[in-house]
Amino acid sequence: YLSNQEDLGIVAVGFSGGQGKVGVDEGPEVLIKSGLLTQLHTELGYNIHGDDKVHLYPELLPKSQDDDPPYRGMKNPLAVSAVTRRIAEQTYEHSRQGRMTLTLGGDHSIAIGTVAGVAKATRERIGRETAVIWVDAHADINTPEDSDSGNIHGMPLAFLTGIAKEEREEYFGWIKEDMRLNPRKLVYIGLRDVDKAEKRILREHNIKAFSMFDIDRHGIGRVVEMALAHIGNDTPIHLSFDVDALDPQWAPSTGTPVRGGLTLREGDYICESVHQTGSLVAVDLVEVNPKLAEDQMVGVQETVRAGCSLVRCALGESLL
Ligand code: EXY
Ligand code: MN
Ligand code: MN
Ligand code: MN
Repeated sequence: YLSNQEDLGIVAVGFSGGQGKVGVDEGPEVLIKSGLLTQLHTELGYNIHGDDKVHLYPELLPKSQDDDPPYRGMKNPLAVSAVTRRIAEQTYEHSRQGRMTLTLGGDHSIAIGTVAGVAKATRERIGRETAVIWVDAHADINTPEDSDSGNIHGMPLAFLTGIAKEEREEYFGWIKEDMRLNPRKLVYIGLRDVDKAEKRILREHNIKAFSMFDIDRHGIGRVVEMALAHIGNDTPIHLSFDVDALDPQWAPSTGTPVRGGLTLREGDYICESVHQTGSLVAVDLVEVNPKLAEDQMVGVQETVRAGCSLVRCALGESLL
């Protein structure tokens, strides 16, 4: 095992500044209220570290929108940069101590912090580069200039890999070499809505990606096997799971749903397989937005249940 299997560090992030819809900041509270952390403790036996309070980082947020104007086309750049920088410190601290690190989001921009913090800690602790399995309908690798929306939740992997460069500390310039993700250690599963410029980046950098097409062709079992083979044995793994990878049938309460996604069982299978490697060091679950769903009550409940199931599977629930 590459992490201490009994100890779980939690970071609950109530942040929505990486995109424009309100409500995703309430994701962690709803997941926790539904009993997720209690289940992880009582059923899976984890010692939970860190507070179960949801971080809103009010002291880090610019006083008003006027104090955080677009920069290189990015929306809320100072807020997202400051909050993710703080999240990197939090995940670094858990991961440095060898804890499995679980982050509940929040929009996917927060993975700028989680991946940076865990990558740095793992380099220091065991001297290895961390691999990232990014399960998502989207590639989240737009550079600021390529992005049509300006939403930073569509850019985290561009900053983490260094494909998007920036010197100024307050605009993600704080991401230093020891926090970066090697593009050869990145693998996607579930893609089906990738922008043109992102496709070019994936091609140019030879980034391993399994789309829904690949899952239909080979089946989820073979796809996960190929993804893990690409990463290689004994490589620490960070699983960043965007709930919109699931089909909206299973996870309707999310900001950018795309039809034709993973079944809940396929999502759980990915999580179980990654757990089974013994190499998992960190998990993110993001983009649960309890304010969004066609049929509010049912949709939210379904999405929260699905999210909890994914996390429990990644932390070892269903393996005998
Ligand atoms: N590619 C689009 C953009 O950059 O705006 C959509 C990104 C959606 C990102 C969601 C969280 O995964
Ligand atoms: Mn995403
Ligand atoms: Mn997505
Ligand atoms: Mn286990």
